[in-house]
Amino acid sequence: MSVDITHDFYNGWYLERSRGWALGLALENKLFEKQSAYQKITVYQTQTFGKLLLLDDIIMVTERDEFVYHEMMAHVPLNVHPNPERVLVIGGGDGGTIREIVKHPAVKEAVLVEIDIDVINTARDYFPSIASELSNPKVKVLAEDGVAYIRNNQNYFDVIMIDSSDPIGFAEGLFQADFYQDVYNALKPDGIMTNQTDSPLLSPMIVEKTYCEMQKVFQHLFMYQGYCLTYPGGYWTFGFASKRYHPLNDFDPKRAQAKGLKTKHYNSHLHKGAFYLPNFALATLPATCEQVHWVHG
Ligand code: SPD
Repeated sequence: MSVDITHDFYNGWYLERSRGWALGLALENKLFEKQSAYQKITVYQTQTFGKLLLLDDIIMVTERDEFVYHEMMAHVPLNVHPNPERVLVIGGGDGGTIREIVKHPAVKEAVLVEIDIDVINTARDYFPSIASELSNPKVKVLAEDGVAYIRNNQNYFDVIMIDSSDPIGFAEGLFQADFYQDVYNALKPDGIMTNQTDSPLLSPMIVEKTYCEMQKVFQHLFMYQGYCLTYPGGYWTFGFASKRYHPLNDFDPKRAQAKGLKTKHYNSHLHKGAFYLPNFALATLPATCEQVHWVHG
């Protein structure tokens, strides 16, 4: 199921090439590079997208567009769950998802489990606007293997977010049923998981396989959409896997608005619209997924 991604530099441009398609960012200069125990970490100053974080030469975040992805991953489940007190992020060492989570008043404990301490340190040093809440007293930052961590914390979390890199190398396990079963066990009886599920436009087979793995475990499974200019294809999706709650029937816009969340992308209309998918995205879902489009006609 692994994704094939390569990269190139051309006349001051960084090019990420995958699936017969390339994404380019004009660079100014390299700010940092380190080979960690897990991967190569590189930070560039770009000409128009702020700072850029690459892991093994694959784009993870840019300062300019990261908010769309992080807001969609975090606010959708946190506005469906009626009382999300304990939240876990697996991966997400840049801190963007945590920054959004702590905006929710109900959250008492937000745990970040990122396997690579060097990613966390790089984010703190070079991406202060993204890592801004990593020192919040509600946040516990652990540089550990997320898979082992959830096995030791059963029936504990209200919401778990899998803010992973692509299914390549050590992250591949985060797209498999065994891992989703561990997530399921770590959730309370009304828990919700969200995860990043790639591009149905560029990687339909990866998306299909990921949802097949998730539906082996979760009773209620939905795809929702967002975008990220700096991920392959731009059009991006997330999984919403739940033990009990429905992403729209259990979403109360008034309750969400009462929180007064300050967001640049997410709002109640986008929350609802995100679950109505184009046909090519629906086509990647296993027949048993409870997609809203099918439920509401
Ligand atoms: N193709 C890159 C997909 C990476 C998704 N996760 C990025 C982590 C941002 N917090």
